[in-house]
Amino acid sequence: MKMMFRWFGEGNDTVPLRYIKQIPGTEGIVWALHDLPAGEEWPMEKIEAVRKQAVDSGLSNEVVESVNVHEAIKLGHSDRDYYIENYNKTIEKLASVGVKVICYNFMPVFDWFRTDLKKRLKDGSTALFYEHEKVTNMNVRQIVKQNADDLDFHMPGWEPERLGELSTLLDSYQGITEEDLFSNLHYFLNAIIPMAEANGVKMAIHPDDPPWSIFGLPRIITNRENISRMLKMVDSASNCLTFCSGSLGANPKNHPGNIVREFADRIAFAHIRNVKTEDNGDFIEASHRTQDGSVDIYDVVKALHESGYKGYVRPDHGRHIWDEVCRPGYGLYDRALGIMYLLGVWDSLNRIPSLKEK
Ligand code: DNO
Repeated sequence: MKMMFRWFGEGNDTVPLRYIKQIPGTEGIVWALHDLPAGEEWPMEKIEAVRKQAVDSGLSNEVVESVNVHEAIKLGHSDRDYYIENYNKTIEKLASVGVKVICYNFMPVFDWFRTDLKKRLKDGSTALFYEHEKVTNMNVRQIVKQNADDLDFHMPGWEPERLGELSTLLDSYQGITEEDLFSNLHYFLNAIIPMAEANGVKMAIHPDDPPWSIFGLPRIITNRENISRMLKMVDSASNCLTFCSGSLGANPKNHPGNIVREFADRIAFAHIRNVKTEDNGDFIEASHRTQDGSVDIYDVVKALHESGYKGYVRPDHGRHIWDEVCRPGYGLYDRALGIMYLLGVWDSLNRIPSLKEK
């Protein structure tokens, strides 16, 4: 497996590239042009600038996370072809600078969602927390309307100045079912996978986080059945999955290791992190170590190893430790510790003669 580290770009990340280079075993960055709104064609000069920064720091730029999908595509609106055309042009440009995997998601309106970005853990560190009851009782439309003019009000993935847009968007999803979303995803895949194939790129969809519907919005990349349906929809080596142990593992009904075993040949990228789940549906992000959470991270790494996985991996959200001031979930310290754990498991599996890396 190829170990990577997510980096949000110069001036937008607290971790400098030279620190990433110093994490043992780390080959490259996972990057994106975070200042561009979903749906825009990515300009070549900006793509080239990140390629140069990565290469100058001795890191590869082969994985992009994410090229976000415009809501018109998820909604199946009549202007979707315009945004799909932009998407395809971006795929082509990214391939031209050596990008091999593009991660994206198909979650309506919100990306990952948490109720607390700094929940204190017993050891004094803080981590991202999801309180199930709070989300169930949250009237998101009302909250958005109430806070429309408050520039200090934050929702994950939404800049305060776009709150007005959020309200309209939530309305436009009324009546959109899971089947509609599947059908809109199918349309999108039919339109982009040929471009990905022609350019040697793997499109790797990210599971929904959490893997269930929130605020009445449909969510479909939630379990093995739906992942299988998505992969079969367009049966191509370029139509892949970003396996995410923390997203899928938030639902105890999912078995992350077995999902790896079943879909290994279509996993192009893996996000590995642990979560501690509670019976009431709450979950908190934990250290990567198996014993610290509810996901058997050892089994996940073992499943990748068994399959002879040669794809990309990154540690996922970490806790905020040692007083680090950083983007929620994306500090240096705990993610670097995560890498050492993942590589420790991987290296020890390599030492077992019967399991030697294929
Ligand atoms: C959270 C990330 C997600 C992921 C997107 C992929 O930290 O794992 O935001 O980048 O869902 O499109």
